[in-house]
Amino acid sequence: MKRPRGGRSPGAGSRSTGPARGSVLLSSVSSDAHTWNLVFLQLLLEENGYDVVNLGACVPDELLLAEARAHAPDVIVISSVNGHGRADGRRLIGALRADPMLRGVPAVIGGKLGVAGADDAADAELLDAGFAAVFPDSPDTGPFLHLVDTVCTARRAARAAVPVARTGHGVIPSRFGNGLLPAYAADAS
Ligand code: B12
Repeated sequence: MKRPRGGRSPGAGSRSTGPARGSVLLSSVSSDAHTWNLVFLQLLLEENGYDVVNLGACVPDELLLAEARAHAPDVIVISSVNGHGRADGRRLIGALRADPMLRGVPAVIGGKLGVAGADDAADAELLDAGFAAVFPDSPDTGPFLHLVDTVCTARRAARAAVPVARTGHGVIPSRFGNGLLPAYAADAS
């Protein structure tokens, strides 16, 4: 499942041409071996105009952080369906928010996150821990795509507005630390 950096899946033919609407780092969590959820999300995002790097299943936290630093995505999308997503997600978002290069990159999580179905209180804890949104298991992709669009649009605008450092070597825009969106509780209804 692990794909070359920055590559697109050969099958995602219906993606519109032109500049990407944003870049997404897609991954599962360290314990989760399921892959079709990731394939589904990759195709969904690519067909909606985003560049996607899909890290695949059973991704150790350190690898995910290293790939996120390397790719500097607009948004990190975490998917888990094996029932350990909340536990893995809490640990992972702690590591992401503690990393100086990544703490400004919005991350969302979704899927079948626990073994007992929907749990609003547990989802609220994930938001408190630092996820920008938590998506319960649902066939409705609208709220997710809306959030990804909002995040990518905001980050593009922040990049355009960000003060640049003028040095003897030219102009160096900062890629990180731009304004984060307020926490967004996804409405599955
Ligand atoms: C196929 C399958 C497997 C295959 C996976 C093969 C592969 N290459 O992926 C195998 C046999 C390997 C497997 C293993 C296991 N599985 Co399994 N598996 C399934 C099964 C039957 C289908 C999953 C699937 O591919 N669905 C198709 C994809 C496209 O859909 P999806 O995964 O449901 O994801 C959708 C949504 O959740 C959502 N979504 C997912 N992530 C995200 C993220 C975001 C941001 C958003 C917006 C949306 C979103 O989008 C998708 C499309 O709607 C499901 C049961 C079922 N019918 O769902 C169980 C299921 C997921 N498995 C389950 C379990 C428990 C396991 C095992 C732990 C079993 C075991 N004891 O060993 C292991 C996992 C071990 C591990 N380390 O992870 C449970 C999880 C229980 C839970 N969460 O409450 C399920 C639900 C079965 C069940 N009813 O108990 N499994």
